[in-house]
Amino acid sequence: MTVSAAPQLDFSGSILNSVSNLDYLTKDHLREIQWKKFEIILRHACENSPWYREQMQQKKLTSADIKSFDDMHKLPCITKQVLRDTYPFGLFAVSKDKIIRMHASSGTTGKPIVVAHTREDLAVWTQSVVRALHAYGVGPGDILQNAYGYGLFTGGLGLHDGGQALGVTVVPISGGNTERQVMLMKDFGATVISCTPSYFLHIIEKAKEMGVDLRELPVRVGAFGAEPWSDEMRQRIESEAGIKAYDIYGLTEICGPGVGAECVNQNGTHILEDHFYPEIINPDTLEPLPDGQEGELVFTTLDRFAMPMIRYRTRDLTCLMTEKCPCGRTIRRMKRIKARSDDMIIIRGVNIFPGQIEAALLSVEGTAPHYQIILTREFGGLDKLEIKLEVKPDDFSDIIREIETFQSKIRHEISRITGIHAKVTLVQPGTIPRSEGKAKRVIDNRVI
Ligand code: DLL
Repeated sequence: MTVSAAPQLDFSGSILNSVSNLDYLTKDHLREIQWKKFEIILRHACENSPWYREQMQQKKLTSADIKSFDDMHKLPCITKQVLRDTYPFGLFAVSKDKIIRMHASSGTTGKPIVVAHTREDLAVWTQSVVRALHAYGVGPGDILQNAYGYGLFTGGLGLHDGGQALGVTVVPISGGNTERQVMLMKDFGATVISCTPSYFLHIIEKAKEMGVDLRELPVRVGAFGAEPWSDEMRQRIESEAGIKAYDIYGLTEICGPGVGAECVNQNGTHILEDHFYPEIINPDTLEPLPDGQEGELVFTTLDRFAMPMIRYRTRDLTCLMTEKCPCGRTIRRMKRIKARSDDMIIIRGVNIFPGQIEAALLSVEGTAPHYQIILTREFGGLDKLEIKLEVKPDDFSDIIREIETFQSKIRHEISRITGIHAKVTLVQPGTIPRSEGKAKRVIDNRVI
């Protein structure tokens, strides 16, 4: 098998023939492919990205010093902060005319982080989603109702491109308008649904209200991800909708959905290791950890050229599983992501940082810096975000007189900065518990 830096996809419908064998390579063959790609990408990054060049110079390293994957730990890690600092185009490693798409996701401030793709990068991503859908037993003849949001978020276009490349009929409905979701699922006979698991719970509820029993519809597979979800939630979804609910994992910085996906055994998420080289590190010491031990997941994109990510710290906590999967795939699995090592919270699939909410609150005259972010999700419901907030004692009586205007100003600021609608509750000065150490700003009461 020849190894090219970026796979050439055949969009004629036979794409699977050329890529599905990548899931079943021997360990040595996989390593060989990974290493050949890595040598190319590291050289590319060092030659074309001023940021990587500077990092290597600081560490007195050249790409020739990295002789095998055992030397990976010598390379610096890249973090979300670097993407913020270099906003918007500072990490591009190709000329702008080679970039055919950009995506973005939230940063801690009002500015998002930006990720760019060349045509070949998109082909890698598309291929990953093809392999994910195939692992769920999806193929030509299936109808995929894609209810991930389209736009800068990678969920919509990621599943869209992968579904089409696989030869599936894609219904690009995007998120929202839940009644219409139920109606089209029924009328078009969707066999596959893709959205966040929490949104699917909402669809289940809406279907019940509309007198539609999802168990009687042709829908049989769900591709759920973009936020943590539990096996309990899986069971609930599967029994109430009569489908098989599979995990799909990914992040904007690495490409989007499709970095990993479950197979029909539903026991761990297979990582597409020939594109995304995983490591687990101790988030405090940055030391590499062996398979089986939980730590922070770090990825190196082996064949993405617009913005190579070499040792990107995902902040997601998991471990690599050691046992062979009964499905026969040799690409390794990771345990499903349940937690992060930073304070990012994911609300209805949207990533936000408490700092963004704080910035929104404090930009409104009269607010006091004492607040709590309360998250709730009842089974079957969408995530709800409530902000409990104190106002300045001196302004209290004025604000109470115009409470509606004040609350709506705050709601507007939160929505402007995070894109999320929040309920704002004003409380008496002095009633939010004061902390003696780290303030506990986020109270996550969601049942997942
Ligand atoms: O959420 C990409 C995606 C879209 C994945 C659709 C799956 C389906 P971001 O918005 O950049 O990208 O958020 C990435 O979301 O670091 C995890 O913390 C979390 N996440 C993504 N998938 C899963 C999952 C998309 N299956 C961040 N389980 C990641 C748990 C997930 N957490």
